[in-house]
Amino acid sequence: MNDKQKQTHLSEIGDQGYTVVENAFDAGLADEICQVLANIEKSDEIVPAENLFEGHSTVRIYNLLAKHAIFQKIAVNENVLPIVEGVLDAGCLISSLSSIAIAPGETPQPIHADDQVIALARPHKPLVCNSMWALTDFTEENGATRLVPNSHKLDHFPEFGPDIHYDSIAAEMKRGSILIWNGSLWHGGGENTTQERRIGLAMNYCAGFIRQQENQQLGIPLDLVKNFSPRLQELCGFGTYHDLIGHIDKQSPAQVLLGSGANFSSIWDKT
Ligand SMILES: O=C(O)CCC(=O)C(=O)O
Repeated sequence: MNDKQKQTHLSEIGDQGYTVVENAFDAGLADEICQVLANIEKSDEIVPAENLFEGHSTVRIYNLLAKHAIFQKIAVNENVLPIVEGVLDAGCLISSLSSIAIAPGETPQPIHADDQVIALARPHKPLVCNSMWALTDFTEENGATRLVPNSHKLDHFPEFGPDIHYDSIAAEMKRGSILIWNGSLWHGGGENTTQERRIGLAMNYCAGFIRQQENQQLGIPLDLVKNFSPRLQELCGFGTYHDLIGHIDKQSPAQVLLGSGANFSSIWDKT
């Protein structure tokens, strides 16, 4: 992605709260990931959570970085990460990486904002920036993510409930496209009236100064993290934000937990 394309995506996120990067990854990778997910679902006997938020016919697989090496390249994708860094900043973190397979018969997920649990006056600076990778085509009929454009600018979040309706549009996209949104945007998974699953990867990021939704330092075995690229280790929270937030006795988590990152020096040491 060149700088002009990146700026266009950033201004769409600023204006309407979301953008779609088309042809961001190829069909071969989509197929490979779907196969990996199907294997995990079977071996780990994963079934729908059966609640209003996660759905009654939706299979979600969490903590994917711990489950297969293929996900390591998702988090650092060159068509997504630069946009996320533009929305948050380069100190951003992986908040969670999970799959969401909406099965036939699923009803609409209630509209919500991903930063809704954070009790700050709205609108505020972006704290969360999330993406949805279309591993299958996303259509209005099969449950494409529903969006309420411009809602990231509102001073309140949506009321959450099964019978609450907000006007929304379906983020229809071809397999290989990626939807990226400001975590304040109102949205939700759509209903699936087809006979096929809608499969997406929810690759979610947050600002480096707030807590990750899924605890990456506890969730991923350290022996695995040791083999991650330095950038992926940072994104998982093994670095510090602005050489300060997240330090342990003036050492970085990478030094303490991985025995690496020895050149860390705190912001205070630079004064
Ligand atoms: O599956 C989708 O399209 C959206 C899911 C979602 O918004 C969520 O679980 O927070």
